[in-house]
Amino acid sequence: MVVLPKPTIDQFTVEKSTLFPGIPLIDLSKPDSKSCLVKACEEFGFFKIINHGIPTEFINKLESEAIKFFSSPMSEKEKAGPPDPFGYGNKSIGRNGDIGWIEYLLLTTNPEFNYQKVASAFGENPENLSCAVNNYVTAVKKMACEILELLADGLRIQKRDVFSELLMDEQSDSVFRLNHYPPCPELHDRNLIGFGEHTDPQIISVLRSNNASGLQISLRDDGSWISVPPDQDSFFINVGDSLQVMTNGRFKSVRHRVLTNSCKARVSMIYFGGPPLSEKIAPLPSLLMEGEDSSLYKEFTWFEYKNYAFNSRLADNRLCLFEKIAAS
Ligand code: GA4
Repeated sequence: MVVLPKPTIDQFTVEKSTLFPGIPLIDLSKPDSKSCLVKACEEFGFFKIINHGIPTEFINKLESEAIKFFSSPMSEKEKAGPPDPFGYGNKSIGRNGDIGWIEYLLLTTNPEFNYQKVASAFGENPENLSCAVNNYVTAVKKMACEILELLADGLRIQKRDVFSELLMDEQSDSVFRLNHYPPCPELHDRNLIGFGEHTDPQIISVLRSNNASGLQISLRDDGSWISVPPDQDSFFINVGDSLQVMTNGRFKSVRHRVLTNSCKARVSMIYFGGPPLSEKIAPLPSLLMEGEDSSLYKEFTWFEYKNYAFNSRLADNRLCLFEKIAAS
């Protein structure tokens, strides 16, 4: 059981809101899903996937390993911290003072790297967690690639693996995150910020959580927040900043945040599919208008963007530095 000090800061809380039922729903088993996928990425940058084909045992095994880890004594968990950026973190997010009502484990998806630092915190059988992460990540990455290929098709891009090859690359710089948001029963009419608002820097993020509510997305037009009804049997997909750039702004990287639940702990697992560090990120020529430079973004490498992102605050708009119009 995690014991965190009582919250004292008022800005750290927000009013409760109602759940929004209109999240785009994509059935991956239906052959016509690509046009719905494109529409969801254009309008929301966010959607829910059903009939995903990820074996339930991979999900359940990883969730139970995660709960086991988060339930262990703080002194044990701290052996895997502080995050640099990988490892165990508690309340502190990133390098610049962002805090949330959360504890987490941040890992690279490179199996050799992960467990050297964190293994000592996993008790007698560290390979149980590493094996659960590897099985889960392999399956979820395959689904992410399938979605990216449907999206490329839906955009009529000839090379349908133009996005997915970046995740499949041996050098792909992808990240995996396990989050635990302890319940916060003292606050009845308000919620605490579990993970503050932000967009994900990578290409695509695949999120699965237990049935505790908390995730919210922001709609572009009016900046209001929509509460996403949780569904432990489905996956939620976010468009990341890099995919927004590669589609020249046609797909939107969605601003999202997580509020804590007053009665139930939320446990989530997120795969962030990123490109190799040396990859040049720029709008795809086939999505630009012929004969004129309609590109909205300057080209950058994932290394440059990631460096910039990891030195920024959570809520910052990171893409504006690379926007052509804003800079001129
Ligand atoms: C948001 C998406 C992923 O969780 C993450 C986060 C990272 C971190 O937790 O260290 C960042 C955040 C995320 C974006 C801005 C920087 C870096 C915290 C932060 C303040 C792992 C990622 O890739 O970017």
